[in-house]
Amino acid sequence: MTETCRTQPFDGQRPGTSGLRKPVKTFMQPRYLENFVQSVFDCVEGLRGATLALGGDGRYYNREAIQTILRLAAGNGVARVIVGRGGLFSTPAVSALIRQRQAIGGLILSASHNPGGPAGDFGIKFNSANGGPATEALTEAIYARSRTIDRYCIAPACHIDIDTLGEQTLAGMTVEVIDPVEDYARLMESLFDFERIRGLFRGGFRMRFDAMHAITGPYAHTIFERMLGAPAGTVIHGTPLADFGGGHPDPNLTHAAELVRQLGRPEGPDFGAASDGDGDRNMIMGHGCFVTPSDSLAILAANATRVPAYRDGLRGVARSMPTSRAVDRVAHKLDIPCYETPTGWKFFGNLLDAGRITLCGEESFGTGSDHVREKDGLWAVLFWLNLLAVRGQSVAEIVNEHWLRFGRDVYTRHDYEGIDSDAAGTLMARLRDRLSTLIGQTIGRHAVSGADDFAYTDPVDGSHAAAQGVRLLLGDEARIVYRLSGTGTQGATLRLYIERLETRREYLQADAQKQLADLIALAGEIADIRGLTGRDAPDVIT
Ligand code: G16
Repeated sequence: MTETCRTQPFDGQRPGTSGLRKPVKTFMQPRYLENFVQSVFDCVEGLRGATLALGGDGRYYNREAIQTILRLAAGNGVARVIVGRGGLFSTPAVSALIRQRQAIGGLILSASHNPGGPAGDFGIKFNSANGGPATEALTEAIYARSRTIDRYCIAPACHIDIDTLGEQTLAGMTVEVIDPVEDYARLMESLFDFERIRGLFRGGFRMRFDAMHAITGPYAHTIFERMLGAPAGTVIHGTPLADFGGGHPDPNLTHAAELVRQLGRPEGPDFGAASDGDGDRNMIMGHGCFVTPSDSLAILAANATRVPAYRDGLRGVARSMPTSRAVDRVAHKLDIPCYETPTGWKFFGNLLDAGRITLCGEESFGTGSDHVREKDGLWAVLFWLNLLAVRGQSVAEIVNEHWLRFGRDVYTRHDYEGIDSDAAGTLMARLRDRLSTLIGQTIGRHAVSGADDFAYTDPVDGSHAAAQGVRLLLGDEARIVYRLSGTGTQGATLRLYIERLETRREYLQADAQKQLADLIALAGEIADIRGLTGRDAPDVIT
C-alpha cells in the first residue's frame, strides 16, 4: 500500500535554533516537505510501531502539511499519530502530550514568532521522546540525511478528516484527533492554585491577554475566561488565523503595541500578557510597567515556593547566555545551582531530565519548568497570576521589591534584522579576532575584564557547543553580547544584548535605554555596526 518515491536532496535543510524555518514558498516546492520529514523519520530510532504527536500553530500551509505528514508517517510504519483538532497544537501542549502518551516524539509545524501567510514563513521541528526539541546531535544527523536522501515512503493520496474528534485508519495507521486544549488545561490546573486566581478575578482584577491571532487563543479562552472566571473580552485576538491577521506574532514591545497602549492608559488593566505564534513565548506587563523576560525569570525563581507546584523549592535554575544575570543573584541567595547555556531551549533538556534544574528561561521571552520540555507561554502567565493572587500586590510593586532586594540588571536587546549575511559574518569574525587584545583594555570609561566566544560543555552528556556568541565583560557588572540569530529566514539578524547592574535606589526606576546609552554607543563602535551593516539604528528594541 505504501509507495516509495524517488527524490533528490534540496540544499539548506539544516535546522536552526528551533527547527527548519523557511519562507512558505520554499516549503511548498514539490518534495521539499517530504524530503525533510523523511530525513527526520530516517534518523529517529524506534519509529516503526510507535506513537507520534502532530500539530501546528495554524499558520498558512498547516493543514496541507499535516495531510502529507500523515501519509508519510503511515508510509514509515508509525502505529498511531495523535493530531490536534483542526491541526492545531501549541508547542508546550505537544511537549506535554508526548510525555503523557509516551510517544516517540512529535512534529510541530510552526515558524514561531515569524509572520505567516502565503508570503510569510513556515517551519517544522521534531521533539523527542522527552518532549523537548531534538538535540544538536539529532538535528545534525537529520541535516546530513537530507543531503543524501534519494527516496521517501508515503501512503497513497487520501483525505483525513482532522476536524472531527475520534479515530480513523490510514494505511494501517491509527489517526487519533483530540481536543488540543483539554489535557494541557488540566496540567495547568494541577500546577497552580486556580481557586486563588478565581478569587482574584472575583475581586475585580482586570487582565488583558493578547493571543495575537495565533495558537494560544483557544487555550486562553478556556483557561482564563471559562476555568478562571475572567470576564469575556479578557482575551483579545483570540481566533487563530492563517496569516495572524497580518500581524507579527511576536510578544514584545514593538509587535504587541496595542496591548502596551492599553496597559499604559490611566484606566488600563492591572495585568497584561501576550504569547507568540506557537504559544511558547510570553510577555508580562503590569499597569504602566513592562517586565523584562530576564527579570520575570528571576522573580518567578525568587517566589517559586508560593505556588503549589514548586512549594518544596527549586533544585536549580538555568538561563541562556544572553539572558541577564538577574536569576544568578536569586540562585546565589537560595544557594542552588545556576547554569548558563547557549541560546536554544534544547540546551535545557538534559539539565531538566537529570533533575538538576526546575526553572529555566531566556531573554527571548521564554520561561518554563520541568513540567514539560519546552518554554511555556501560558504557564508563565498563570505563574504570575498565582503570584499576584498570593501576594496581593501589583506587578510594579513586586518588581520594585525584587530590585530593592537583589539590585536591577538594567537590560536591553537591539536587533538589526535582515542585514547582509556576509557583512554579519565579517562583523562577528572581526570581533572574534580581537577578543584576546580587548581583555585588560579600557574602552570609554569601561575596563574590559573578560572577552570570549561563548562555548558550553553539557554537564550531563559532555556534548560541546562552540561559537555561541561574543561576550565582553566590563566593570560595574556590565556586559555586552553579540550574536547572530538562528531563527531568521532573510539575510542575517544581529542581536546586541546590553546590561549593567544598578543598585542605587534612586536610579532603579530609570529608563533602560537612557541608563545604558553609553554602553549601547560603545557596543556599536566596538563592532563597527554602522560601517559594516550600513544601519544607523536597530529595527527592534526590547
Ligand atoms: C527559539 C528558541 C529559543 C531561542 C529563540 C531565539 O524560540 O526556541 O530557545 O531563544 O528562538 O533564537 P535566535 O536568537 O537564534 O533568533 P522560538 O520561540 O522562535 O521557537
